[in-house]
Amino acid sequence: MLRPVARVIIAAALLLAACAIAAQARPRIRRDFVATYPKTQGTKLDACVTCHATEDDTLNPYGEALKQATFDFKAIEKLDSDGDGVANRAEIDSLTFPGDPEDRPGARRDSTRADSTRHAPSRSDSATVKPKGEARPDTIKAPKNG
Ligand SMILES: [Ca+2]
Repeated sequence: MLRPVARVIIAAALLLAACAIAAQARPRIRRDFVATYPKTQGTKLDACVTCHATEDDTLNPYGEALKQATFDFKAIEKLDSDGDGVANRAEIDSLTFPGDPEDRPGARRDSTRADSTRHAPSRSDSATVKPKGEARPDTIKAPKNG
């Protein structure tokens, strides 16, 4: 009776080890990216979406270029992987995504896009909400007599 239980425990331990190894694979590239471009540490570029279209394994144009360059970041700095007119290095220096043509230096992202959740809105993006109600008494002008 103990043997099947031991098998399950061993299988679970092996599965856990395999998952841990798989989880380490992508972050290593991300760590290498941040080591190559220290300015990106803790920014939106310090994330999987710098190379991936989403959080899955689909690569965006920058990720594809990086893969083809055997993960040599410097080799693809002069390329414009996403075709937005800005070279990858210039985008990284400006902290914009080199694999997303909608995100480039000076461009304002459309906050209605489905993938906008990967960017926290800045204070300037939030609309100013004016309180409803009557005009304040100090803004009401009394009619002039005469
Ligand atoms: Ca871009």
